Amino acid sequence: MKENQITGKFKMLQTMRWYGPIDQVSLWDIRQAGCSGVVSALHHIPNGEVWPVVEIKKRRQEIEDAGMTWDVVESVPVHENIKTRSGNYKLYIDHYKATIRNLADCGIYTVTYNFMPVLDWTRTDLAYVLTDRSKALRFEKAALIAFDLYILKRAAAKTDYTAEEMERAKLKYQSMSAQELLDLERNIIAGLPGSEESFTVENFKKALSKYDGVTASDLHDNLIYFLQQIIPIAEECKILMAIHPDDPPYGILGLPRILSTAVDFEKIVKAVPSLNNGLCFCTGSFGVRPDNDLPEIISQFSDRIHFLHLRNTKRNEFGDFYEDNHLEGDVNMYQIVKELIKMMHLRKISIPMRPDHGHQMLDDLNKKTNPGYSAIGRLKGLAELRGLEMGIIGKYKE
Ligand code: DNO
Repeated sequence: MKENQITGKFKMLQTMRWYGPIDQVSLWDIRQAGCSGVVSALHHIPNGEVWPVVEIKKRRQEIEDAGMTWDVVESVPVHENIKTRSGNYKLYIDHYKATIRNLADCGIYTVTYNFMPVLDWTRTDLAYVLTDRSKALRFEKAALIAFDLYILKRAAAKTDYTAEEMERAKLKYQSMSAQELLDLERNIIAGLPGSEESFTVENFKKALSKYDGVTASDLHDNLIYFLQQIIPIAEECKILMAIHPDDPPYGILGLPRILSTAVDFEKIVKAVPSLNNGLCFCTGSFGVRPDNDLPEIISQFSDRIHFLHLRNTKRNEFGDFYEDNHLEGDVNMYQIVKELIKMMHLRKISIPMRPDHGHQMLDDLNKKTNPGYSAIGRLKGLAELRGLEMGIIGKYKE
């Protein structure tokens, strides 16, 4: 595309995630942060049940009463039986179809979901103190392995790690207090915001055992089966499905992973080529792996990126990472936003974006906040991203 074709007509639609009336961050806070749209889900409806039109309309009305639109559903969760293709999976697929039809009937057309087994996103530390004393989310591999070896005591764990990784995990474990160990356990299995499941060690073991013998290739096949059922309905009712990548983008606790790289997504697209089979482009998830070229992923899948999560991470050589300021860290946000602007102008659409997570900072340090989803840190991230986008568009127009 020629640079003089960038008019600025197509911009990222600014949104924030809202957990519904129980969220400590209000819709007016979100509006004041500069958002025109909201990302939300009906978290009170148990995973696997159909979302009734009346409930969808109620949520939509709450959002519209604050002068915004419900742009994206994040997430309609995929039941574990669908992921393992066992038990009542056919019924749950029928329910999923009914839910997306109901959403379309209410004028909501973008749906995010993930196909990560058992756990959604995973962190080991929810209050990692940065040098400016704000707090960030962090994933430390040695802590995860310590949980696996000494708390979960998973039988196959010892064969999954190198001797060096196990030694680091042992030192980590020995250095932790009883309270820190309890927090670690809770952080990993009690369910981070947005995760629809939460576990005790005992029922977590049971949930893991459902994946005994399920390989990454089986999980991929189960996703394809699910998409083959869902995408024709999505096409019919104009729903854009946007799968979220693995977070973190590598295997954990012996569970199979199938969407950590561009190669993984290409396989999914080849099997189900419809453009309704799209991606939630999450820079925080893909960006943790040095072998993921993020601007390249945008240009490779430019016609099927339906939703954007913009966030930065800083990794080290051990596979640990923490969530950095939105414009700092390993992800080159300038290049990414530049590619996204081109993508939107090529497709002649504006795509919803949310600043994915933010630091707990300023007055929020004195409040009980949802890890990653406090108001001020996200407001800062959104403001920086908005400024970056305006600066890039302005440069094109000079
Ligand atoms: C975490 C989120 C994820 C995401 C789901 C999508 O902050 O990015 O929980 O919503 O994986 O289904």
